[in-house]
Amino acid sequence: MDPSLKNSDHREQRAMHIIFQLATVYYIVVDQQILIFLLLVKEGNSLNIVKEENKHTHYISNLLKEEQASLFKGCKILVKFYTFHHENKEKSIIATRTVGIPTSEGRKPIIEKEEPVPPVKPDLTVENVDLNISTNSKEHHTNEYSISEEGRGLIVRRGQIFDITIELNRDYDVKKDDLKFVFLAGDNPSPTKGTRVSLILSDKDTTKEWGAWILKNEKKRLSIRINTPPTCYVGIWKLQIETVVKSDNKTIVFDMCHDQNIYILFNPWYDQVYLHEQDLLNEYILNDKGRIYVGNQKSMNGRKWNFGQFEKDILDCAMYLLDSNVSLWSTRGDPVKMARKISALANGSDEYGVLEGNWSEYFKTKRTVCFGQCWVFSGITTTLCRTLGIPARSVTNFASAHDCDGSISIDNHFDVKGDALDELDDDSVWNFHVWNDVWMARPDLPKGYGGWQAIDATPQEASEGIYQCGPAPLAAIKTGEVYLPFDTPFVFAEVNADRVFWQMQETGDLKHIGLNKHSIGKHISTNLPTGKPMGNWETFCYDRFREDVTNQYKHQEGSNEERTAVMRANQESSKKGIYHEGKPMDVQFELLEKETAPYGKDFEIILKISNNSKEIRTLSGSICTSSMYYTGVPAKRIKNLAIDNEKIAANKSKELSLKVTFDEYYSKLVDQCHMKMSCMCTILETKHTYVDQDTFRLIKPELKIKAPAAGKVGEKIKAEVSFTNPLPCALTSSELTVEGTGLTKNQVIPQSIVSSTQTFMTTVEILPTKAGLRELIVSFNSKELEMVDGSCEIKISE
Ligand SMILES: *[C@@H]1O[C@H](CO)[C@@H](O)[C@H](O)[C@H]1NC(C)=O
Ligand SMILES: *[C@@H]1O[C@H](CO)[C@@H](O)[C@H](O)[C@H]1NC(C)=O
Ligand SMILES: *[C@@H]1O[C@H](CO)[C@@H](O)[C@H](O)[C@H]1NC(C)=O
Ligand SMILES: *[C@@H]1O[C@H](CO)[C@@H](O)[C@H](O)[C@H]1NC(C)=O
Ligand SMILES: *[C@@H]1O[C@H](CO)[C@@H](O)[C@H](O)[C@H]1NC(C)=O
Ligand SMILES: *[C@@H]1O[C@H](CO)[C@@H](O)[C@H](O)[C@H]1NC(C)=O
Ligand SMILES: CC(=O)N[C@H]1CO[C@H](CO)[C@@H](O)[C@@H]1O
Repeated sequence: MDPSLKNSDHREQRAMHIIFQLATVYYIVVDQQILIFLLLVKEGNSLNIVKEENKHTHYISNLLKEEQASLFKGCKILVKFYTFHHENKEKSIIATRTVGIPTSEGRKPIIEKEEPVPPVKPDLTVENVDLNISTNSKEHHTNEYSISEEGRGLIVRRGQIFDITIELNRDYDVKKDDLKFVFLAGDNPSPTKGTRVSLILSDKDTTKEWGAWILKNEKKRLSIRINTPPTCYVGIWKLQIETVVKSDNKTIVFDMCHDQNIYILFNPWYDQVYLHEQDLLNEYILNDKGRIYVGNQKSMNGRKWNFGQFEKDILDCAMYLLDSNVSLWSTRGDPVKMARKISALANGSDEYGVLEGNWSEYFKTKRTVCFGQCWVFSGITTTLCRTLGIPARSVTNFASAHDCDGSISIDNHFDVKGDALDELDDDSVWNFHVWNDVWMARPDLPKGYGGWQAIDATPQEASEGIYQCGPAPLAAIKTGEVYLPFDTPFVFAEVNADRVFWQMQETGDLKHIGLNKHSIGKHISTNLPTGKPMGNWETFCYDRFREDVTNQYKHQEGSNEERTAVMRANQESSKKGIYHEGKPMDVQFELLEKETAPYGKDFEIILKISNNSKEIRTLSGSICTSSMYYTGVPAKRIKNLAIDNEKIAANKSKELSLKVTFDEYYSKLVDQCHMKMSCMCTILETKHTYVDQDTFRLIKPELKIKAPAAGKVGEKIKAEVSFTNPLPCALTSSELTVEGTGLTKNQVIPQSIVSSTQTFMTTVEILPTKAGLRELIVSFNSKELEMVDGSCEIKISE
């Protein structure tokens, strides 16, 4: 057992640790001179067990024989602990416990409530403890948690003092009396694990350490100031107050466990996750709303998201996750290890299911967001981090590479005719991928790598045998120092891999036919912190709230620094030497969407060819388009256009066009209308090959919401929602989901059929329950058209 107990406080002349199992009592004796008597009593049936210990013992004894154990099985038993003094032969009771002996073997021990000790009454007792939740939580920026609002527990941030008030039955005498504050965490609190901390009242402030001192002694009422260290374990702590009675020959300890939880969180105002600017703290810790960017690099879409980190049960739920998955308490003190753990929690396990069950009120319904997609994982991760006090943001990377083979390059394959060989592409480029940045110092690394760290909760590639990713310092990703932990090469490839094109020859060999250095990692986006200047009104609405953080991940595309970073990272990669440059081509190509097409209309893909040479050029190849999942995985081939000996005169340009009608693509769409286009063509005269691939998305209509700008708690508000069906067909099995923290419970309202090109319009009713600037989020879904979303803000007053 615990060796440090030997040296623990001399006044602890008592059994410190009592755990029952079927026939065994474990207990720890701390002082040399005492005896332990155990009395097991069961409804008149009494079994007196006396055990004498006169050494430092951490003893495990078999006290009940088999038949005795069965006699007491399933019963409540009273156990009394006495000290015995040899000199005066006096016996005094020091503790009483009621325990249940479990009915089945191997069960956890049960320790039930402590009984008052009748024979010796302490003359100093704690009558009341007030954790002064409302004042402390304001100081600790935790007053918005529902736990604080409802006064259910005290939430404090580590490394920062808090004051509590205790009331005693009589005046407190500093000379004679002694109070001790014991903080306990976890199932089996232990001083060596750092989960049992005893504080003797002192009159000194002890910064950076656990400490308790008297702030004010107003006779029967004491104001106590408590300090926690900035390295304190994050979790739920219990406070136990011990009164120590000193008489001539005896020291007796009485303890009183306060029933309210004390939640100790990370402290971005002070500890390793320290963040310097109030605006940033307001966003990355205190903002419970935000946007998560989805879509395509050419049509980004900021989906409103309720993180809800202060809502009912969220913090308890996060603590529950830690209790069941972070067994090592020391991990709880270190934000780097915690961030890595958090990134692992999502892996297909039930944990996020637990969260989903508890949190679904604050999240979009399953219908609007298929659970298990990256933005959901990222949203939950932001919630988890913010609720625990780690500054966090959801970050979206468009054209995000998923490098499966550690090559830091993305390989695309074509056949000799120029058709894309999707089935050979192991690496994929997701239209977008969402992960998280968390803010912290990195004392485990050389200087200069603190600040934002990328963690990715979406299970993709195993790292050290489990699905976890990060924290990878953005500073290291930017410079290509991919040897710095954790998982930096993977994140580097996501934002900065080069695309390498290969052609499968008729012989089966692969020929390197091209390289695109600038197609991966575009418009890395996050929610703009409030208080920062917004984009101007002329830009798209989504862009006004978008902060582009691409420059935090990489240097300007094509700059020397950026190329150096790629080269540096490439030295670590498994595939080297694809960077030899050939003779420049004398024909220029550009592959693009003719214009951003709305869903429901036809679209057109154009290949622009300009001949810069003085001779005629002849081209052969193919343009193709297919639908794809947002992960970049191709879904269905939609249409091809063969380029067959196309001649371009000297000094001339030409456009080739692939037109696709609604009927041609409608049945082949998946997910959110993501499309892929690719082209490969060879110039007959020079044998040069042009190859490119890109993605785009058909645009869905937005849901317009007309609602009053202000409202009152308890007064109904009506909001009008509308959009026009863009499809040449009717929308069936339609429903509307309405949600908004503090505004309404989640509502799912079935709707009737919306015919082609008809404008859908309806009114929804909400009943605000909380004051503040609230956000109403409405989403229309049908069999034919999903995720037509809209939102608006409403200011609610009391
Ligand atoms: C703390 O609680 C005590 C007891 O309820 C109360 O009298 C005191 O005013 C509170 N202190 C503060 C600062 O709120
Ligand atoms: C305390 O112990 C001393 C001997 O060590 C004894 O003379 C005295 O009577 C004891 N006092 C009480 C209150 O028991
Ligand atoms: C989390 O804890 C649960 C329950 O103890 C366990 O089944 C699960 O495997 C753990 N998950 C991880 C990722 O450690
Ligand atoms: C919610 O979380 C608690 C732990 O705080 C857990 O015991 C419970 O099963 C969860 N509820 C659901 C519906 O998952
Ligand atoms: C992670 O998920 C994968 C796929 O569901 C599973 O094979 C693997 O065992 C999981 N790993 C851990 C550590 O939970
Ligand atoms: C191409 O055009 C440029 C001016 O646009 C002209 O000077 C040049 O002579 C032309 N070359 C040929 C081969 O037509
Ligand atoms: C070098 C050169 O003149 N290239 C020309 C090829 O054709 C296109 C279209 O006519 C011109 O724009 C280029 O200048």
